[in-house]
Amino acid sequence: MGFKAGDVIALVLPNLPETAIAFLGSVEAGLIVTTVNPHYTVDEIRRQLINSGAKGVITNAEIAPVVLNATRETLPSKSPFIVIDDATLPVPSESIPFKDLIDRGKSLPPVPNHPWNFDDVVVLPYSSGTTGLSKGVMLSHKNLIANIQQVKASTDDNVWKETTETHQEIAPLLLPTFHIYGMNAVMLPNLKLGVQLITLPKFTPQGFIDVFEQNKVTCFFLVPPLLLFLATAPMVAKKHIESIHVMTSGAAPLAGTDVERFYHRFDIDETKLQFIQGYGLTESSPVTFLQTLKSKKYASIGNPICDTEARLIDLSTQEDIVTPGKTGELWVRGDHVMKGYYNNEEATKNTLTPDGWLKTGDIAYFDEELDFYITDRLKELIKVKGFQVPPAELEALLRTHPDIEEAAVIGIPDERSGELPRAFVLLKKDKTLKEKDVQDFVKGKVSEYKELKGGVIFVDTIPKNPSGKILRRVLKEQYAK
Ligand code: AYL
Repeated sequence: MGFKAGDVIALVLPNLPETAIAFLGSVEAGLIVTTVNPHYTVDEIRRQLINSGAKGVITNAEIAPVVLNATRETLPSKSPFIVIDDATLPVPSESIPFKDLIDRGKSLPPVPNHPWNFDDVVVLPYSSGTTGLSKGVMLSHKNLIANIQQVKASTDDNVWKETTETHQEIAPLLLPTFHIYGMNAVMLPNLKLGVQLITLPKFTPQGFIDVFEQNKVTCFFLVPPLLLFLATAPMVAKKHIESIHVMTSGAAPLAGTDVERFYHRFDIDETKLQFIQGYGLTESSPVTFLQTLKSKKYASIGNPICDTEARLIDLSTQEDIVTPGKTGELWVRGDHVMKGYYNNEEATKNTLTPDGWLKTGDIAYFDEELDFYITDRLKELIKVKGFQVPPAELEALLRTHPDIEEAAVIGIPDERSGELPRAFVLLKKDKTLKEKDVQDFVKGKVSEYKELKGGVIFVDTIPKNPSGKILRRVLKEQYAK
């Protein structure tokens, strides 16, 4: 189709069986896969296509019209636009059916030599890191494979059971595979083990329950809001979760009380269902810490996984913290740490030290037993249901409103979503807007989870430092009072 090894292909796909095939087929062909959130708006998709330099797209019939819109004047002309067709929806006339690729592949000889090196970039998921807009995170074959092995080596055999003639694990693939959690902590490691993955293209409470009704689910990978759902939703019954022997939570802070609530509600024996908390970042492929819960410290992220080094840096002295209970910025190092941000040396330099440490932008401490806890986020990132919401993106959008002079966005705590974005808005002279006007302005221009559901506050000044950087921390502290 004209692709060369090292070209970028964009996968704009919900979780479907074909998603794994498209992903691995692209990798096999020596391409770099940039994974795009299928719920993105046209603008959001377009931005990632341009930024990543994608030379082609694989999407599905349901969202093909939106994606096609985003590709206009973005991709080079005649770029392959490949669509997974489900026979019920029309597909754009200029698209190539995914099944044609499968058919054509059958008569092609197998790829003789993999056209890549271990250190070549293989995926380009997007993350805003510590500041600014979303950036392509360059992860190599080595990064992804190392992390899969590190996690396996750091957990007991009960957690990752390989398929045998008599046993096969069953896990829902609900967490989106465009995000590193679904990609390299669920889809890829489980395919490697031969686990049966049940793809869920979107979350609806009933669709979710149906998976548990119809299958004896044995492993479940979740984010904190899903645990809250399991712990509280009336439609969840003990029979749904009885066959699960391991559950993992990651991507956002976990309330220890939610884990207790879950165990308590169903009167589950903790030796039968092991609960693991993971901590990590897209920039570290993603897992860096695991709490395997020998100690029942549900709120802890546990310890660095195998072959991960970690240190805590005192924010005022920049020295290593070596005593329990003191908080500092967490830094990590290992084979799973990204090569850098794509086409962004500045951001790379600010995030990776010359000797390979990744500055996480998270604040942590460790206790007397060397178990770690995340307490806060130094970086500006907001996390809604585990999804990244970069405040800089919403602020830039708000500034395009004709009546808005300046805006600052922070996350405020929310029981269900973890956080919700709240905007502080400074209006232009003699202009008036209502909260709903501002919320409606944002709606439709960004994905739903980025909407200003944490409210809008009109202010007379936006706190800034002398060089003009918005001091979101000041607003957060004001909120906390
Ligand atoms: P990104 N507790 C608190 N905050 C967390 C946790 C956690 N367990 N895990 C991730 N975060 C926050 O790139 C933290 O601020 O990757 C971190 O810097 O979307 C940021 O989320 C990174 O967001 C797993 C399975 C980690 C999945 C992940 C997902 C990584 C999310 C470990 O075992």
